[in-house]
Amino acid sequence: MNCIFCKIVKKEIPSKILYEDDLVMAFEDIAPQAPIHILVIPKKHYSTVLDINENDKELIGHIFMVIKKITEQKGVDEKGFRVVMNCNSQGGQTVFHVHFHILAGRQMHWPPG
Ligand code: IU
Repeated sequence: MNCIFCKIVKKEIPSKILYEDDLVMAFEDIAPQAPIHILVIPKKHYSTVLDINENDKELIGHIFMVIKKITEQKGVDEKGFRVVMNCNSQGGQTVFHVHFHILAGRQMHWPPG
């Protein structure tokens, strides 16, 4: 499978890794949309959130614990941050390996573009 994030997980492509365990990896987005822009991904390949099922509940909970830890480490937990997941074409998804964006370090606006 030709998935760029799977290649990042296997370290075939370099990335700025901020966190890694058996299930999850977090790395800096290559085209940051905020002063802090980090992607948190499951190491296992899921193309979209629609591929996640009942058996993955623990994994998703774990991902949110990692998100929390990263925002604390970056010192943006109290100030605030945004977590985004895009799904499929109209949702703006461009990389088809599930990922959560953490955006922080500037004022976020609503509605998003
Ligand atoms: P999206 O939600 O699928 O649109 O987000 C994909 C993100 O992956 C986007 O912010 C890209 O800048 C980012 N990205 C990356 O960090 N490294 C890469 O090699 C590629 C995309 I391709």
